[in-house]
Formats: sequence, structure tokens, C-alpha cells
Amino acid sequence: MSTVVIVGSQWGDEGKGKVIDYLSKEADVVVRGQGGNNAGHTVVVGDEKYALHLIPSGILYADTMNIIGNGIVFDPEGFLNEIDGLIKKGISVDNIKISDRAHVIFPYHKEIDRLKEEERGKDKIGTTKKGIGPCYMDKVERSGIRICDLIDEDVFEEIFTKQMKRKNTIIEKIYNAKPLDGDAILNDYKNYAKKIKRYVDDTGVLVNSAVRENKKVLLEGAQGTLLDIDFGTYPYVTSSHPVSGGFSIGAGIGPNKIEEVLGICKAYTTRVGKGPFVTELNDEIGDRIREQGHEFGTTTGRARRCGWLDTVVVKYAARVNGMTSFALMLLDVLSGFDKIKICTSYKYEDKIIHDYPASLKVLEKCQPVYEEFDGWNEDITSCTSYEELPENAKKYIERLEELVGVPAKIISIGPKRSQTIIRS
Ligand code: 2SA
Ligand code: MG
Repeated sequence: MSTVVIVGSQWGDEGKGKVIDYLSKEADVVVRGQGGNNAGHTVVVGDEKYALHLIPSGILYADTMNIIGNGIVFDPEGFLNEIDGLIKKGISVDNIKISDRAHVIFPYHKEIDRLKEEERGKDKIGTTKKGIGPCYMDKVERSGIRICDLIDEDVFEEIFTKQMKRKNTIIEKIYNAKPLDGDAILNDYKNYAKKIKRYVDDTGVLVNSAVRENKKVLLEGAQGTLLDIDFGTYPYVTSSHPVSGGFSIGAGIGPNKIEEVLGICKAYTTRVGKGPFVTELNDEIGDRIREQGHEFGTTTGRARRCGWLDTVVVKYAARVNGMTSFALMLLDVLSGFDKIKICTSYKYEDKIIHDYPASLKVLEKCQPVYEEFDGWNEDITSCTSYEELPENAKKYIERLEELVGVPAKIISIGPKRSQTIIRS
């Protein structure tokens, strides 16, 4: 493995943090390239649980370089809080680099995120209210403030003051809300700038040097393919590209340098926030998956919507990402179900469709077509090899591989590093 992308195959929360932590022990560099602290990657080491939102999951290994790439929208307050939390747990935070080209999230982004959600009313997207969308809006509208501006004392005050004035006009005039205290924000961000300056670098150079020196580079996707701004269930998506191609942009690495794309796939399906979900289970089975899987958001604590595994979704993700293999996560949560279903296609009006549709109107009318499998009752959380798994669990996995067309190289059967089966 020299350069591997890890991507979510569904709507986020697939268990990426655990796989990245597991693979980080051999990695020299771990890179986040999109999104921001709307991510919540949970890593369990021993009895300690770490919820990482912005800092790459390789942080638990002192020798691993953790890069926050140019495609990130960066919340300095969130970053510094995360740093403090890690220091308190005795984790070294010296090996972190922040791209000088990353865009900076300000309180007005979070306020506008909140106001836009309010304005959407019943059509609210269910954002994490971290200001992700509004910050990317400034970026593409070419009025954003980047890390290189924030840490430049000569330019920051002037560009911030102009931007703050514009934003307060929008907040007051368009949303009829209370303007923000620009002076207080300016003062806070000047302090943040002093604290983060030591981490700032031209991270594209660092990533490419690591690739050139044939080091092991892990590209850590956040959210998931079905939240991608192009390929997701638009508009119920995030504002960045959680797909593998997103890293060429978000980390400044040529697509030809990426050798493996590992899709992280939950053994069932969850999503947080609004939007179509063809295999959603609003019944006691869905409740049982939520309880057994502790399905509450790392970032917002919201109860996640749950349903059976949908291979129309995962096959779509395999295609869009160019997946070379996948990791099947949380298989242990399905222990004890008499029957387990896999969605293999959708019935739409009088047609059967196999490719994930773009239109929400079509998706709303799609009915899942299922194959049903016998479950297993054995506790699989201490299995140490694929062979040890119950026959019915292996049948489930092997059918998945057939339907998705990609091998399952990793099977996760619990939150601990030791609860990970690697197939050769
Ligand atoms: P935003 O805040 O603008 O990104 O929200 C837009 C939509 O994207 C959804 N969203 C998420 N859904 C699930 N998990 C998310 N983060 C994971 C976590 C971590 C991960 O555990 O928190 O998988 O990387 C996440 N972030 C955004 C959100 O619910 C809206 O539907
Ligand atoms: Mg999560």
C-alpha cells in the first residue's frame, strides 16, 4: 500500500475512523481533504474513545504526519478545542500540518448556516450547523478568507473587516437577525492565528514528497458518497466531494498517484438529516438496529435513520469512486436477527432499476427489491479469522461481494482494533 483513499460508501458514519486508525499504524501520512468539523470520526484505543472532527485519525500515532489539506473548510476554534482535548489525553499534537490554502470558517458562516436552515422550514437539509456550506459558498464566490490570509497580520484585519460588514448586512437585512460583534470576532481570530501559525504549511508539497518517496499515504474521506455535492441525494448533501476524486483537488495529489480506493460500508444503512432513504425501516427492526448499533451522530448526537443494506447505493459508490475493495463494518450489530435483507434493485412504477437515480421524485417512488438471508445468533465479536465467522455471515458477505462487484478485504466485528478481520 503506498497511497490509499478511504471513502464512505453511504451517507457517512460508516466507521471510517476505525479503519483509518487501524491502517494508520503503517501509514507515514494521513490526509483530510474535504469537509471540516462536520465529520466525527470515532477511534477506540484500549478503553479510551477519541471523537475527531477535523484532526486526521492518524493523530494517535506520534510518528504519523497528519495533514489538513487545502480542500478543508477550517474552524480554528474547533481545531484548538480538539487539540486541547488530545493534549489532556496525553496525545502528541506536534505532527499536524494545516494547508495555507484551506478556507477559514467564521462565526458568520455558522450563523448563516443556522439562518438558512430556519428559512428552509420543512425543506431543511438537517446540516450540522458548522458553517460548512456557507464557507464553501464564499470559496466558490471568491470572497473567502484562507489560512494564508488569516496568519498574515498585514492583510487579515482589512479583508476580515470588509467581509464582516458584508455579512452583517446580509444577516440584518436579509434574515432580519441580530448582527454579530465583528470586533470580538476579529480579536478572537487574531489569537487563533497566533496559535495555529506553527502548523501552517504548503501541504500539497508535503503530500507529493511523501508519494514520491514511496511513503504510505492514507487519504481520509469524511462523510460519504451519497452526501457528495455531485453524486449525492442533492440537495440533501454536504457541500464538498467525499468521493475518491475529491482528493486530487482537496489534497493536491494527481489522480494517477492513487493506487487503492477502499470503500467503507456499513453492514446496514444509516443517514442523519433529511433526504431519500429507500431501505429505511421505520419499525421495530429499524429501532433495534439503532439500539444495537448505538446509532447517534458523533458530531450532533442526533438519532440516525436506519435501514437494511442497499447494494444499489454501494454499487453506485463502487463505480463513482473506482473502489478496489471495501471494508464491511459493524457486522456484529446484525447478530441475533432471524432474517437479514439486502436490497438488490429498486422497483420504480413498472420498471426494475439497478442504477442509483438522480431525481428525488423518482427516488421517493422507488420500492426496495430484497433478497432475504438467514441470520446468525453466535456472538462474532471475538472471531479472529474469516473462517471462524458463522456460515450465514459468510454467505451474507459473499453475496454482497457479488452484488457490489468488489472484494470485502476488511470485516469489522466491533469497535476495538483487535475486532478487525483482514482477508488476504
Ligand atoms: P453539512 O453540515 O452542511 O455538512 O450537512 C449537510 C448534510 O450532510 C450531512 N452530514 C453528515 N451525515 C452523517 N455524518 C456526518 N459526519 C459524520 C459524523 C462523520 C463522517 O459522525 O458526524 O462520517 O465523516 C455528516 N456531516 C454532514 C448532514 O446531516 C446533512 O444532511
Ligand atoms: Mg461518524
